[in-house]
Amino acid sequence: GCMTIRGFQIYPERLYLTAQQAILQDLRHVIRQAPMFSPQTPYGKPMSVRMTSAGRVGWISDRQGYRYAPQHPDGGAWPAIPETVLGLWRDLIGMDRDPDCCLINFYGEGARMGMHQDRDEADFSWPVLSVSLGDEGLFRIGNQTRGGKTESIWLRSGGVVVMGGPARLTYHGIDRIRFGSSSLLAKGGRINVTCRVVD
Ligand code: MD3
Ligand code: FE
Repeated sequence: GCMTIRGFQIYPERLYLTAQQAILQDLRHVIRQAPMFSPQTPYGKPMSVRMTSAGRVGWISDRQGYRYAPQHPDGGAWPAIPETVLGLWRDLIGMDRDPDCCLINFYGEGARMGMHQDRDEADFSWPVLSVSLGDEGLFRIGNQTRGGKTESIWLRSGGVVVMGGPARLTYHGIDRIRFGSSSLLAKGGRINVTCRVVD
């Protein structure tokens, strides 16, 4: 089933355990080639979420600002986006284009992501696809401008969200995770994978 909250299409239990495990296996391969790093905000503060990417470009942040870059901060090319992830994009997005970037966020105990808009991409008419794996995360959905009333929903392992249309520019964030709530990741934590068309 699918539900819509403020234009976000939420599939709370889209992926069976075997599909979650297959994606996780592929992500481990990506992370071996492109290790997770802790991005610095442009203000010099480290983000609590660790990240890496697959695809033609990856999302990075440092003192120079936020941007998509053709190489990992260590200097290597990003690995290809796994077929398991591309398959989900093709099933759910149904448009004749594959994503340029698959951003992988890792939330350890205590990690969070403040409310923000995703606006580093050139064309907001392309939707963003998100896949949650591991521990539950409290996803907060705001408005097209900062502030105002918000709604929150727990994203659980195997849940998928599609942000398209006007929802593409909605403020959102992850307030907290329930560390240890899932057994998918042996050491705990939450992984979120987002696929984006960048330019
Ligand atoms: C709404 N990630 O990577 S996923 C992000 O769980 C990000 O790691 C969160 O926000 C996470 O930018 C939330 C849901 C999500 C992802 C991208 C969006 C919501 C979005 C882009 C536009 C609008
Ligand atoms: Fe975001």
